[in-house]
Amino acid sequence: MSEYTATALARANIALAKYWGKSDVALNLPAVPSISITLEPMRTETTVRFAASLQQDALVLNGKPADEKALKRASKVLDQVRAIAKLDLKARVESANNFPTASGLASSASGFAALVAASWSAAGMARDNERWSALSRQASASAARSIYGGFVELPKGIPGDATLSAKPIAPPAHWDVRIVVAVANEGAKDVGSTEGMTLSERTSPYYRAWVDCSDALAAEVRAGILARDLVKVGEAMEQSTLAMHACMMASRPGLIYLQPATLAALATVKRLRKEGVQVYATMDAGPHVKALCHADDAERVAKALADTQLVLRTLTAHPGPDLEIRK
Ligand code: 2P0
Repeated sequence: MSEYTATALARANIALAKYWGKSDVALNLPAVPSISITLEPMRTETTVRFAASLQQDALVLNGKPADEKALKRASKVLDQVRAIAKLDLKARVESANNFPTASGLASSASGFAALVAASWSAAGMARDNERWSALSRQASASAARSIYGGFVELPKGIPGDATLSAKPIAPPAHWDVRIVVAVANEGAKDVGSTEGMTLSERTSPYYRAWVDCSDALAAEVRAGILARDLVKVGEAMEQSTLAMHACMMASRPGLIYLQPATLAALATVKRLRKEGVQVYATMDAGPHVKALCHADDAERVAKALADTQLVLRTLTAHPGPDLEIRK
């Protein structure tokens, strides 16, 4: 047979304890531990077909041929899988997200997790979450966390450890929380994560302080998840977020991802808390605010954020399952 195919379905994730900084750039190992929630229904579905008839790798993203840079990054993943499977065939990759790319949810996490799992399965190898997570992590560290459902931790990496993978902390049914995404106005193109974190490490006087506080914050988030303690998780998540942004901002040149809409949404979250709602906010390398709350409060939180000036719209997600394979 000269044709092999498989489809993978992965979900995006949002970090509660944030990742910013690398301990080993070549192996793409994080300098800090991160903890996330895998988000349903924010999905990427990716089909990989290896075929003798193909002259070169091809990548179609959301129905359109991908640019050279994206294709190169995908080919690098395919090369690793081909080497492990001892397979010498080019691949056609078709990948689509069901959430809008401008929604403020990173598609690289679900995208690389789905690519690793689909190409691995298409090459005829059996499911291996740990190796999938390690391979995904090399492509984009946040992708390591999208292999697993529920609540997931990616430990910090010891330089040289090529095997580092994420570990599940608790399954999705463990805790019925919601993430409400407040989509902020999209400004000029931000500095990408890889470039940004390298810049922070080199130039931010707060980088060391950020790395130094990350273990304790991740431990608090982990303990809070296990105890289903939203106040504990929320407070640690907000400090992790703001410490990361302080480190980003103090880089040279400064990385300012927050916009007026971000601050307006943060004020709404604070007001809701004053009104007695348990709700906490986090932001990534972009202007959007993601609010964590109990399922029962999600509607009220979404309405308050949607009614906030400069917020374009909201999306609501809940803890989702492990990555799925469809042969
Ligand atoms: C996170 N971010 O923990 C944090 C918060 C951005 C801010 O994971 O360089 O795109 O490809 O490993 O995975 C973004 O990191 O970075 C990220 P690379 P990636 O979700």
